[in-house]
Amino acid sequence: MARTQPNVIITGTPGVGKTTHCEMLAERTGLRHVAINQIVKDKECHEGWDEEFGCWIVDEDKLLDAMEDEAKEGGCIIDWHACDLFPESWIDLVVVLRVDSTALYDRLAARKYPEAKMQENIDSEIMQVLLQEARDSYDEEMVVELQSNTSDEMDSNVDRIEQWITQWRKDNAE
Ligand code: DAT
Repeated sequence: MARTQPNVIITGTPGVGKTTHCEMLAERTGLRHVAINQIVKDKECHEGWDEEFGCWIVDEDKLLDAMEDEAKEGGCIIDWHACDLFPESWIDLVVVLRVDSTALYDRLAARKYPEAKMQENIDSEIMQVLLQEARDSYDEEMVVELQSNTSDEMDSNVDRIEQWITQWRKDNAE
């Protein structure tokens, strides 16, 4: 059955602004903010806690099972620092948020990230790891790169994604 609401991934390095964008979009569009970290934790889609990286070791098969019904229904704004797991057929748009190193440094420092973890994330942002992952995993027309350094940029990103969702709904109306 075809979806009547789109599924959008908002991805990027930790601190780039995924949660903030997803919350604003959910409020404006009525779509659901699906925070994958929370699902991994609540539905135990993991093989334990990684002490070194301070994150769950994700069991990808379990996570896909946990997400399948929701994804098929549509209307998910998926918030995760990865994107290559989901089948292309589930997804309509992939937004990769980007940020300058200095702004990212300040945001991660405010979160009191340990120095090594902070450096790893800043390197990953400079190396465009998530942008490359998105481009490798999805059709190039589905992937959009947006800057997230300032609140003005955030507002214009949210406007733009909201317009995209409105258009998708028109194009896919029964
Ligand atoms: P993420 O979910 O990607 O880890 P977040 O939404 O929690 O990121 O944002 C981290 C912090 O940075 C938070 O205090 C809000 C702020 N922030 C995010 N995007 C921003 C932007 N475009 N302009 C200014 N501040 C931003």
